Amino acid sequence: MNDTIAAVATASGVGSVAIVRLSGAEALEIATKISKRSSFTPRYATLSSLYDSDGELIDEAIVIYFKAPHSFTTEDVVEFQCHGGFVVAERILRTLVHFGARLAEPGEFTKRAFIGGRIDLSEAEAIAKLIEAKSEDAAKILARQMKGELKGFVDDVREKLLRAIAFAEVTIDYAEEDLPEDIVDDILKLLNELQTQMDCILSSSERRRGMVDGFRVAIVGKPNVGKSSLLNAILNYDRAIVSSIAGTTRDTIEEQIRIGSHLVRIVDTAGIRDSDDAIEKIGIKRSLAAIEQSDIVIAVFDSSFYWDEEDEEILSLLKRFGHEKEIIVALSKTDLPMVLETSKIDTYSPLLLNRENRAEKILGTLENRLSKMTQGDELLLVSSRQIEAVKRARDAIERAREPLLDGELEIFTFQLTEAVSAICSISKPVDFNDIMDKMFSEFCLGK
Ligand SMILES: Nc1nc2c(ncn2[C@@H]2O[C@H](COP(=O)(O)OP(=O)(O)OP(=O)(O)O)[C@@H](O)[C@H]2O)c(=O)[nH]1
Ligand SMILES: [Mg+2]
Repeated sequence: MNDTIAAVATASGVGSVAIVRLSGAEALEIATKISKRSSFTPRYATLSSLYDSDGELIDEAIVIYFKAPHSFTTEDVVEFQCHGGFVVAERILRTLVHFGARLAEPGEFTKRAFIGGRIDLSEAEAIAKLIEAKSEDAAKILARQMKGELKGFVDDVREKLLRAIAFAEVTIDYAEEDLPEDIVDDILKLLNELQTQMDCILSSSERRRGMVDGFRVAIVGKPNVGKSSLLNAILNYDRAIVSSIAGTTRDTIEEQIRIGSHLVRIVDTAGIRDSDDAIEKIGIKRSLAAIEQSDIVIAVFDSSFYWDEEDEEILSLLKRFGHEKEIIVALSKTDLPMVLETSKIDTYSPLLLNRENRAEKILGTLENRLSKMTQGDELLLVSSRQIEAVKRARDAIERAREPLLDGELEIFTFQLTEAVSAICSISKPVDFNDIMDKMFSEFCLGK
């Protein structure tokens, strides 16, 4: 049997209310000890005094008892809604431990909810990400996934794959000849639909990754083009040192701002150039890492200088990352005479920036790009675990095509079985024999 665990469920700090949670077989007994009451009625809010192990009053709290299995963890749960601040909840927690509870590990309540069959892995991940969500749109999608939307997708894909496997299995078992052509066509059509659906979810999840973790924007360019000036203008205060000496910024500088409904981390980077200076070299390495980690790259070119090798270097970086990142190209210092040969970057429709307009232009463009990137209301894969699972399923389906066309049905079945295990791992790893038995018991096919 599980031991009884306890934790403060609310963030620490000054606030009007804090919640302490207790879950496990001894939850009710421990609750009666701390409250000196004989019992609690399930699902009733009871105002009760709570006492520490010396019998001294801790607080007046609202106590709610959720009787197993009708609780989040499916175990007996007692919640104490006490006064907030730094002391009261901690004293309650200490007393619960004194009476036999154990301090919960991070995520342990949710783990018990999973083990108890109350939620699946996709719902558990949605809960974790909902707490961290950096935008309202993400929170809306995650709230639905917490209620089982992603699980619904997994179940749907699984059922379709099993149906395809069942057709093949039945034919292997019962027929001498190959699968009839129309069945092959139907299965191929189904596989196409599944692959398209998975590709769509994969690419839109990639595009919208920052909705949960926050978007990252890197400002890059050769030295002295005005990157730090641009950062300061966006933040509306002098965060980074600006000077006319090339190589002023040595390390990356990050700040978080809100753009529209999104939290965005803006990173100013060291100007990229060939340098012999050891520290500057490290800074340049970090600039490249900042590009790799970013969702959006703002590349700044100085319009008052002739195009040179260093600009060429920046352009080659844009070409390298252009497929995976949003690129915004800006020409700085347009208050000075324009001498830069811009034909090489015209395809990026550069923004023309000067001291007066740069903050407004960049923020407006970022807001537009972010709203384009986050468009869509479809499922959101919120962890690399989920993304890998969908990729594995999609690749296994791809590998099943040829065997199907060649009539190698064992290989076809093997690959689709792989796809089923991969997709199921998103919500709940399965024992394949179990679901095949269930599938065949429901699947008569006239046999
Ligand atoms: N005329 C003019 N000068 C500007 C403008 N923006 C920045 N500058 C000047 O350009 C110089 C370099 O600006 P920074 O913002 O430090 O440039 P940076 O790209 O961060 O440079 P590094 O950190 O060395 O890579 C400073 O002297 C700025 O005052 C502009 O719009 N017009
Ligand atoms: Mg700088």
